[in-house]
Amino acid sequence: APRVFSGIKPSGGLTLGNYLGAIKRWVEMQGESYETIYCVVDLHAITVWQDPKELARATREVAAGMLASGIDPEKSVLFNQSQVAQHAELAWIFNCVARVGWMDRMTQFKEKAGKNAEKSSLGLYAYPSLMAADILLYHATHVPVGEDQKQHVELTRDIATKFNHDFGEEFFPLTEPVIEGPAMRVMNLRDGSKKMSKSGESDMERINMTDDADTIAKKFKKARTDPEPLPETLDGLKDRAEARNLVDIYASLSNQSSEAVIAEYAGAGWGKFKPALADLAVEKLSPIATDMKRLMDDPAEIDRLLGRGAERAREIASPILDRTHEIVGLIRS
Ligand code: AQP
Repeated sequence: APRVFSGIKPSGGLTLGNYLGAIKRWVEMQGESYETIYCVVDLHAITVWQDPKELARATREVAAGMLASGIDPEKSVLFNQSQVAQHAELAWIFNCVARVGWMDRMTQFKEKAGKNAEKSSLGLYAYPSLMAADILLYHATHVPVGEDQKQHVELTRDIATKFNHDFGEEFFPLTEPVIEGPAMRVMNLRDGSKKMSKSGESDMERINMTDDADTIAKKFKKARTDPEPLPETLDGLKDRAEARNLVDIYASLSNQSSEAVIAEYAGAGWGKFKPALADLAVEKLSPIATDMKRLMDDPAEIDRLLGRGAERAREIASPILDRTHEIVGLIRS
């Protein structure tokens, strides 16, 4: 069966961007047609400073968010990355396959490092190599991600291609990114040119999955828009990034196309659309938030589930890493 791998960094609380761009689709992919492996990528989180206590808490919260959204630990392998040492081992080998020039082209590094690239951690620079290891350690064929991760999945394919070529064996698959649906790039509510992020400066720019109903309503109400009403067709949203974002969020939450949302709300003003969007978001997110809280009351149970998932992950990963060592000429005796 085709195999799906994807992950989320516990670098803060989950946002609506993580939910629509990733988790919601991961839930939909569980089942007959795919084998699904989902990971809380804590080793990626520490590429920038994380308070240790907060990292452990956020790791459990991200796991709770996945479980509450419908990731079923019976159907999917769910674990945190650092418990499966093979990720870091394969990443080292990939560090020796990937080229410095490839990393230099990564836009996420440029965005995160800003003007002070020299002061960034070496881990932040090598992030895409660890991500390639996450994916290829399981010979994953498909990676459902948001638009922002497309370049990293392409780099994963480059690493697989170079490895296969250098060692003369078609060992690693060329993984496909799966980027589909109306909300593959959920934007910041205060600035439609930036994506919604866990670690953005102001809380008003994002919807957190744990926000209560009043907070969600307030954030959508204050979300930046232009004064025009919604147009008759989707074309009318060109150059209206903030408006387009809210329509796309509505579409994704209600499992419709953005065209269908525009057809329903053509000519409506924000005074009508924003409360409808807030109601819809509350309807979809509050049951998840309630369940997350319940799960977070029992951290030992989350740890137990992650530990069991890690065991299953190691079972899949070990033979692939062993064979990688053999191919490279690293002795295992
Ligand atoms: N705004 C977004 N729209 C659509 N998808 C998104 N994703 C993240 N933000 C959006 C998707 O969520 C998955 C997990 O992302 P991540 O946590 O590993 O890293 P990130 O993309 O760097 O997320 P953040 O929220 O922006 O975290 P910080 O602020 O800590 O860097 C990925 O599939 C991603 O595409």
